[in-house]
Amino acid sequence: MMDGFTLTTVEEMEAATQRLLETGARVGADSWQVRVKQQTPHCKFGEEGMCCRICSMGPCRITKKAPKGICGCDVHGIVGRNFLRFVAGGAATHSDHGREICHTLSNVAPDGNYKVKDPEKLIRIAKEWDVETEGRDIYELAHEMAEMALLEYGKPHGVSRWLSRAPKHTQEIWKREEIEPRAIDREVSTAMHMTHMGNSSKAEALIRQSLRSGMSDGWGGSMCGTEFSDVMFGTPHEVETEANLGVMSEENVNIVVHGHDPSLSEMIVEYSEHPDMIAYAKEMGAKGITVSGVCCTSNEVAMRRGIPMAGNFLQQENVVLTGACEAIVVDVQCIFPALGPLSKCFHTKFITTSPIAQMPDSEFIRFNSATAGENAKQIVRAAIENFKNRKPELVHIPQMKQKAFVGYSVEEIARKLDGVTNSQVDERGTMKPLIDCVRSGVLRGAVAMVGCNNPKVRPDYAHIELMKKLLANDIILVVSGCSAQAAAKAGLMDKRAKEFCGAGLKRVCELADIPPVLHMGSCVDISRMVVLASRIAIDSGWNISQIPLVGCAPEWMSEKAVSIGNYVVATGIDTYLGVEPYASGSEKVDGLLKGGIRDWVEAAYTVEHDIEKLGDMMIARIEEKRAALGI
Ligand code: BF8
Ligand code: SF4
Repeated sequence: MMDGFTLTTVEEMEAATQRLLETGARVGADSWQVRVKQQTPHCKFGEEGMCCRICSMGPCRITKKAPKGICGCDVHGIVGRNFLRFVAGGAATHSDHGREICHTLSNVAPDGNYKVKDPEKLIRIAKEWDVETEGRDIYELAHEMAEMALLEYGKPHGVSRWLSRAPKHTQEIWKREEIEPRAIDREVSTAMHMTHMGNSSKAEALIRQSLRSGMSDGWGGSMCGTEFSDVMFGTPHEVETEANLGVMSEENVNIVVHGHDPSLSEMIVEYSEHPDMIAYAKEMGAKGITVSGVCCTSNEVAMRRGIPMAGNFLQQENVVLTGACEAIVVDVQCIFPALGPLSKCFHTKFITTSPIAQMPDSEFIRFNSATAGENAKQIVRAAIENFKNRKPELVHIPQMKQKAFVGYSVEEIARKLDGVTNSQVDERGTMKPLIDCVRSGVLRGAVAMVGCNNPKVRPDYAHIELMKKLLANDIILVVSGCSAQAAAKAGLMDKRAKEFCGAGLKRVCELADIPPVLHMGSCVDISRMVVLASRIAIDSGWNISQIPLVGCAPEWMSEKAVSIGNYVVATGIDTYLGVEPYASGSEKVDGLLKGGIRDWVEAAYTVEHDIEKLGDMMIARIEEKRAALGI
């Protein structure tokens, strides 16, 4: 490739992992690669969603010989209830993260641990919510907005305030189909209520509530999380960083942040950059301190501060296996309990910090917003003091990393587009140049690629191969979560990756000065993507479902991912999955998800295990949407 730029291949990443697993074997460490073998084959009843254990007359499993549970519930009821509970789990998780952020916003103070970093954004949201902003103290306004946001979780009347950001047509659909989320917590409670023994067993009702529950995440809790994180920690703008294990430094104290809530990682980064801490690290024999990240906490601090990304979900054990990790500090979600025993095989400190995620074999340092500074200092010091305990014979950091440009919030995308046309930048910017490119066919469309790694799919391979295929077809990518980190590790967020694009997309990348794969943040930031889709729809006059845009989660694994899928589909965006959502046991539930719900929300799911085919199907769908628009 031009000026020596090449992508990192999945084979190279796998070889690096293999080398780390050899270190693991020397110290008697366990790994997911081994545990997958022990767990395979998986229970078929579980995989198809046909096992019910919501009352103690069961568990009931549906077979040809036993087509109904003891209460008489059929397979559609059982599969549907399981699906709804899965979604509710994800919605609760994202939304509770959002709630934590709102609580932190209640504590902002000019001289406190947390401040208002983006007052303009706070004022913009306040205006959206009809709150008086004229002449007000920004901290007083922040406290009022925090209170209002917290009330969104339990208000007795009305629907989510954020829905008004969507185009009229979409809002009408949500109303008509009764899937407008009311109070955020209510949609989780209703889901749990509906799936208690002796309530709903009708597939249509269960799937409708699944959509509504998902909506309470994306157009509720997650949106609170994203928007108020921006207010406190800054709205992301383009920033250069690096990705993959090579970002860890052999001569420095390595602190790895892992989880999702930026409140902790922001503080860790802050203190690790403090001259006193750096001096202390030097005193302890290191050259400095390197903070890197895993999973979505990593995405948060990468987007706002350019902190490098050590890896994604299935690489979390690898950071410990380098033997050079002084502390892996976690907050909530997607944290392997395996990290406790694994850390014990090395000198690594496994530090848990949240009452929500407590694990054996960890050191628990309870973190809260009032004592955040002290907590972070204590953690950074503990990591520094642990440097001397490294076992040099176990240290091996794979020299593998790529440059990445990240930080593409909706605001930043608008700013980049304004740069192309030199148009007058209004408060929100315009999507017009992007729409013009799509209309003229220079860009065929866009794919929002998101989600996890899953050993059921060759890790990172699906993300990276699909992205390469789409880019070559002039389809731009907006990405988040572990999908974003897969792209960054491969090198697809380097601006030179334009060489892998078709001629049209390459030109767009040059004009806008962007990489072809745009990192939009963590998984709660998929709320940014639905806002982006809404803005494109409003500025183009198309309905969201008409935009040549689809969603994709080729390696998803978590409940959160299904909650996301549901609000993305409910927003009118067809979504392509590489892993089945435990629903294949019921043709009614499966049929609704893969087709029936299109009559409700103008979009549905497609599930395909063959990655090559999945890519072809997305391209075909995008072309179909273009043809329908006559462009
Ligand atoms: O919320 S993509 S493995 S880290 S669930 Fe988890 Fe999946 Fe990664 Fe972020 Ni999202
Ligand atoms: Fe069995 Fe019905 Fe109880 Fe489920 S609710 S465990 S199907 S008896």
